[in-house]
Amino acid sequence: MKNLKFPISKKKLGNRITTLLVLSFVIFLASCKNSSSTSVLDQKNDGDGDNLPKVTQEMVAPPLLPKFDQVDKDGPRVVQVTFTVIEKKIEIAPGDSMWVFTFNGTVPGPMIVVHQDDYIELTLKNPITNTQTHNIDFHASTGAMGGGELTLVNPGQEVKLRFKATRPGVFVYHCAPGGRMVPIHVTSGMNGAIMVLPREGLKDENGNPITFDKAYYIVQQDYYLPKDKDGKIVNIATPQQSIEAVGEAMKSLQPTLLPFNGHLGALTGKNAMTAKVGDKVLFITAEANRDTRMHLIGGHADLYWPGGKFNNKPFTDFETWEVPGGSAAATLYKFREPGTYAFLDHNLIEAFDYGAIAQVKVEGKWDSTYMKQIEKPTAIK
Ligand SMILES: [Cu+2]
Repeated sequence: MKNLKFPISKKKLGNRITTLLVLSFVIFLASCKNSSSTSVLDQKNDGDGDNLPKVTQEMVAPPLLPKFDQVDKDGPRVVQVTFTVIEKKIEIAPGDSMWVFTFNGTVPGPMIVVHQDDYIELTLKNPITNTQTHNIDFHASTGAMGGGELTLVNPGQEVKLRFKATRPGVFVYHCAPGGRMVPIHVTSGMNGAIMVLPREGLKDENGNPITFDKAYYIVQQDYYLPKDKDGKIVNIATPQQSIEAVGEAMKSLQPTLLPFNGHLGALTGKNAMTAKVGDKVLFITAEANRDTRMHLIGGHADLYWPGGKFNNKPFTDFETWEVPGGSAAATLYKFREPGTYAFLDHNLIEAFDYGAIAQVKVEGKWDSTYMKQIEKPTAIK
């Protein structure tokens, strides 16, 4: 029989078949990945958390976060937390005090940290010593006014609510007892944030896993208060009188003070946040009622998740980031230089005249590859 002559050699044909097989395998893998990516529109739940293991999360005062794993090891759980409403008078600036409504006694309230698909089981207590009806609206939850309809408690009552954290990100929560009481309670300090981490942890702009060394939680609070003829904040005797006064003052849309974490000096001087050169610090910033803009002087947001939502690819290299009222943002920065950094609202009038300023004290060795002073100040030559 006559030998058939192939147009290409058997070796080349073999190489081409191998290439085709590899390509097919890559396409197959890519299609598998696509088919397993579920749209946010197609989320499905099973069960209501009744059969999941329960853990208690101890709340801590801001700017700190409770203990948590960045990458989940154990699967979905019910995370039990307790908030006790405390109505109290605090000093918001030297010599100036106001009645604030708080979750667990701090402005903002404590941060809750869970992973996506965990349930949060909140016990909300409103002691008989309080004067007002309170509740909580979790922006991280789904339905029933964010839980507000199901958590309304009068003084002397407590209530328990369980909801699923279906969406990863940082989210605001706040009291929302109805009508004008909503902005009055929110601007009297009754707000905070929750962080829902992806179960596998955070990812950088290239989709690679990242961890952080520290996390801080900074909330700007817009306060509205009457002032006397000398420009001093009026001292108010009772929570009810405070509600009336705040309700009137807030109509101006002109805040009296805009401190971070409840009062002037909450995050400066001896209360400053701390880090070391080389630390990657996650900053969660929020404002429950009013737009603001955060800035770290001398640093950046290496990574910035607008609206604080971790399912989106983070932006890089931001100098200032927005926090629309009623939301939170997340940024991650690796400190390269030591020093005392100002962390502020970059409406600089709000920072320096209204108190929207914090500090981060960073220890370590100066790196002159980033910056150095070539000549000290001298008389002009
Ligand atoms: Cu309230």
